[in-house]
Amino acid sequence: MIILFHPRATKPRNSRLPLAVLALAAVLEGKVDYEIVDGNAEDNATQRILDLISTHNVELLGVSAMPGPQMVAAMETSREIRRLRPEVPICWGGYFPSIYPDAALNARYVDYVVRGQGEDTLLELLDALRGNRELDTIKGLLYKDMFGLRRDNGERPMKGPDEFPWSPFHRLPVEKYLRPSFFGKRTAVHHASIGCPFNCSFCGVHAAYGNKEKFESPERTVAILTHLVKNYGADSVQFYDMNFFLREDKARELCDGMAHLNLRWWCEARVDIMSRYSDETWASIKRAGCAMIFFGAESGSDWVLEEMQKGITTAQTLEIARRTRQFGIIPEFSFVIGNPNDPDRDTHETLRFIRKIKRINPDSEIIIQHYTPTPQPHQAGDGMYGNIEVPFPDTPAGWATEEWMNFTLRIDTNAPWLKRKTKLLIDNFETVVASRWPTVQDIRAPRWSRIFLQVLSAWRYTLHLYRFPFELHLANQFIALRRPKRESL
Ligand code: B12
Repeated sequence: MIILFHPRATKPRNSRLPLAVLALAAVLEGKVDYEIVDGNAEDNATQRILDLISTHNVELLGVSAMPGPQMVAAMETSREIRRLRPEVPICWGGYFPSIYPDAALNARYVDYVVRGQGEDTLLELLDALRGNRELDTIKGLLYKDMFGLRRDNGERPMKGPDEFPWSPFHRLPVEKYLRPSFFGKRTAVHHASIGCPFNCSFCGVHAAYGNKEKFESPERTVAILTHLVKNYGADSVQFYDMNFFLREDKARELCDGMAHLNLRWWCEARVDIMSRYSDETWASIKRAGCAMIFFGAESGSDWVLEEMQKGITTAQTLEIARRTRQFGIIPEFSFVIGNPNDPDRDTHETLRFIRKIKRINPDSEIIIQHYTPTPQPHQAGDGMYGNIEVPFPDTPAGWATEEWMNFTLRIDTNAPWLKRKTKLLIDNFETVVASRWPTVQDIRAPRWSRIFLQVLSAWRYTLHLYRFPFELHLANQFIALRRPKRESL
């Protein structure tokens, strides 16, 4: 048996279908005996794994790990399994080992690391464990050889989603994962593409997948959504793709195909691409049920956007603010403020820019994060960002410390270039904006709490007075409104 373990990444009430292990399960289904253990759904995932090991012949424990708390949960369980059942080989895959492969491989409880897309690599690894092929023939795999030396078999070329079978949804209690959200009573998730062709210097997708994006065919996306609607009652969906709309003709085809499903949905897109779409395409996106689109606006300074290799302009972002208003779609603009080369100027220009967006489209949801470098493929793991050295930890335990957890979660990047004063300004501004326009996405917050925060913060926003927002911190603690940060949905 193979165990596919998805460690806890979020509170159980916010858990979503574990897409990574479902994608792996799809290629095992009908061929290999396997079990999915989802830490988001289990009270004690480690015990469940130990029970499976006691009752089955477990050939491999496959662990999926995203940077952040999920990696910590992966580390704790893997350690415990290694201590109690050292005979079970452990393989890590997912964004953490893909971006920081050496840190993962340095752990005593990790035998194999899979970088990037995992389906074929996992199948080939199983073959090798069964003695049918050599480990050094498996692309995308890193491992320690019999002398304990690091082996890296190089990148595996990526395949498109259509080249793999559908997720075996029946292997999970899907109903339990369809939770209420701003978009509906039973919100599903789907990933209709893999990778991203852009090269933004702060993003982990490029580091993990290279610079290609491959799309599922619109027919298959519609068929999967229809399955989720008909069999599990989904009424809304979040598309987790980096660029849900990359080509206008495909966007039209997909939207026309899914309109009859009456889903309300959320997706991510780029401002440069969508600012060029025709009114007819925008109307068809709206007709198909699109309620909100996440855009990485990143900065209010064109020189910073250039340095980030983002490939968009501030004028395009303003155009999106206008067009989303015209078509009644809520834009979610995300900013990563505090660029290393001139963080003060970047911060001031971006805060002014956010105010401008709010004037054009007050419904815009604003997400503010601190600029956080991610090692890029040519420098993966070596801790350099341009000329600035970032001393990235070289073990999972190092990444699990409070300092690096704050870095990963963008709570405090501790960046040497960001003065405390500038960091405080960013944080205070975020508090004022989030209070002046409480997110619509917290469906649990009562109406009075929103009005209270709006009234309390209005004078600060009007007068540009962001310093010492004690009363807002207090009110926010009391009300505990969730910030519209996509990743903690
Ligand atoms: C969905 C998602 C989440 C969800 C997770 C939902 C869930 N089901 O648990 C939530 C909302 C919880 C989340 C939270 C966070 N996320 Co997130 N998230 C994503 C997102 C949008 C999609 C991931 C996904 O499902 N992909 C689809 C699957 C099929 O692909 P995959 O995960 O890569 O899996 C494949 C391979 O990696 C591999 N693989 C994966 N696991 C394994 C295991 C084995 C054994 C093997 C062999 C292979 C293997 O095979 C799979 C199939 O090919 C990505 C961005 C993106 N579009 O990819 C960001 C992303 C992964 N998140 C990211 C971040 C930063 C976070 C947060 C730290 C953000 C924050 N500030 O809070 C938190 C931390 C989470 C935590 N608790 O640890 C970053 C990670 C990179 C980085 N810079 O560190 C990403 C890349 C976003 C970005 N653009 O930077 N996230």
